[in-house]
Amino acid sequence: MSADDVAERIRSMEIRGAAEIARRAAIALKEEAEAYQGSDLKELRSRVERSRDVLISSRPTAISLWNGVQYVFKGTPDLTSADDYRNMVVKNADHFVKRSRNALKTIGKLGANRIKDGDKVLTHCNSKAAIAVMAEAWAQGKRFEAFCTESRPWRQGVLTANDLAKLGIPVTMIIDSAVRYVMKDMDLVLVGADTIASNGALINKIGTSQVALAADEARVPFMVCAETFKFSPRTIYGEMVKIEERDATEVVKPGEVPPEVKVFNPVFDATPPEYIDAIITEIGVIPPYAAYQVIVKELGYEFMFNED
Ligand code: RI2
Repeated sequence: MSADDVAERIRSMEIRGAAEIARRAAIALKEEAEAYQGSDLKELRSRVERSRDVLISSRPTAISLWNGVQYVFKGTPDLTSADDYRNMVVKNADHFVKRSRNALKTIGKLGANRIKDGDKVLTHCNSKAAIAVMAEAWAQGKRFEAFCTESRPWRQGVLTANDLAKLGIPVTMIIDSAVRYVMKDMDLVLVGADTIASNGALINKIGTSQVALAADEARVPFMVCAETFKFSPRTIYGEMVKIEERDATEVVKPGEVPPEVKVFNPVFDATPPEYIDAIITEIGVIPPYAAYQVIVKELGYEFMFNED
């Protein structure tokens, strides 16, 4: 699939999930590099870099996409032949995909330690990382119940309910506005991440911050399941995370309300670090305040000071 196709599918939400969009973008860049069989390095660079820009702009909020794309270009600026450049892009893309899949498995194992028999675990939207934790705990023989929100307007809770049911985990779906009502009965909240800022704030699907507030009020631990490539080097520059807004038609059907009614459809929100008990990453379960160290250590200066 061409990078343009992948970008369009990310934009239309056919490809979704912060980690998945990053993996698909890395693969698209690899295929773009492989598709050019010539020996003109300048031409190859310009093709791959054009694809990079198209992919990055397809989902502005998820830093995983930006980090994944940056990873593919590691070590390429100094290369002097098209063959070396192509090989490096392919190697980096494969490595990124492998590393991100391995990270998911490790997050599953570490996070499973936080689930006990008899627990009620609430999740929001559709996070493969949060599901990996529940899947691993269930595979270890722990018996617990899952609750998942509908996650309007795209209703990704339906995907989550299906994913969990397929694993045999008892699951109850609730509408988003029922979160506070059920929270007193929950033992744990697990959510995914689109971006984690340098101060530990979580950017995730709209409604996540309300779930966190309700968890805080009911003294229910709120944990984030996130690969280290969900942490944002760009926030170290002081850059704010751009919250994507999507079309009104995702909220109301045409003609349902008169044209003078404005519809506001933000896709993500920010949960401050004080509402987050822990972030479960592939390098350990960490406090949100360790976000700065994760960015510097795991993503490195080459990311932080790359002007692209
Ligand atoms: P994983 C999703 O965004 C949700 O916000 C989810 O919590 C987050 O990505 C992380 O998902 P969208 O792309 O990477 O569906 O854990 O808008 O799968």
